[in-house]
Amino acid sequence: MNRCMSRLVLCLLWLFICCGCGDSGDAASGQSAADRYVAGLEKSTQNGHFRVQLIRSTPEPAYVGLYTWTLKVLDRSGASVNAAVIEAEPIMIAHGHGTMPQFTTAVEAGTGMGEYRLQDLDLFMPGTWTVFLTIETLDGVIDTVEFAFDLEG
Ligand SMILES: [Cu+2]
Repeated sequence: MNRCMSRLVLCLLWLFICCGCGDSGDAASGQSAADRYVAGLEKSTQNGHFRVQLIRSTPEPAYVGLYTWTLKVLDRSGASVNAAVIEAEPIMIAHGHGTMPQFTTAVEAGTGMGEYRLQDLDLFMPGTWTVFLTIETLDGVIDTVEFAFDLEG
């Protein structure tokens, strides 16, 4: 239905990245876009609304396959963010493709601690995967963050 649209978005994203920083995977610069995984790896979202912790990745990011991620979302003051809608979109930027299905919606863990689970992210190729997360709270605050891992690199 909206397959063409998602293709278009992927293409535009790819063009944007290519124009922005030249060849991807530029080893000479020593500047890798990939994160180094540790359990609890924390990032702030783009506009600073949330802190997102990758509590656990099963398996640890290293090989291709199906991944389950447990996330924890906190607000600026460090309070748990519950009942948010979180969507993940894994993309291989250098290759200009994503996964099937394109999006994975996180399921709230039900702990009341701002924990969510992403099930079966299909990171099916060696290389760098960037997982874009969009977080939307009940009261309509939206922000994004990304985690990137180089598999079998
Ligand atoms: Cu690929």
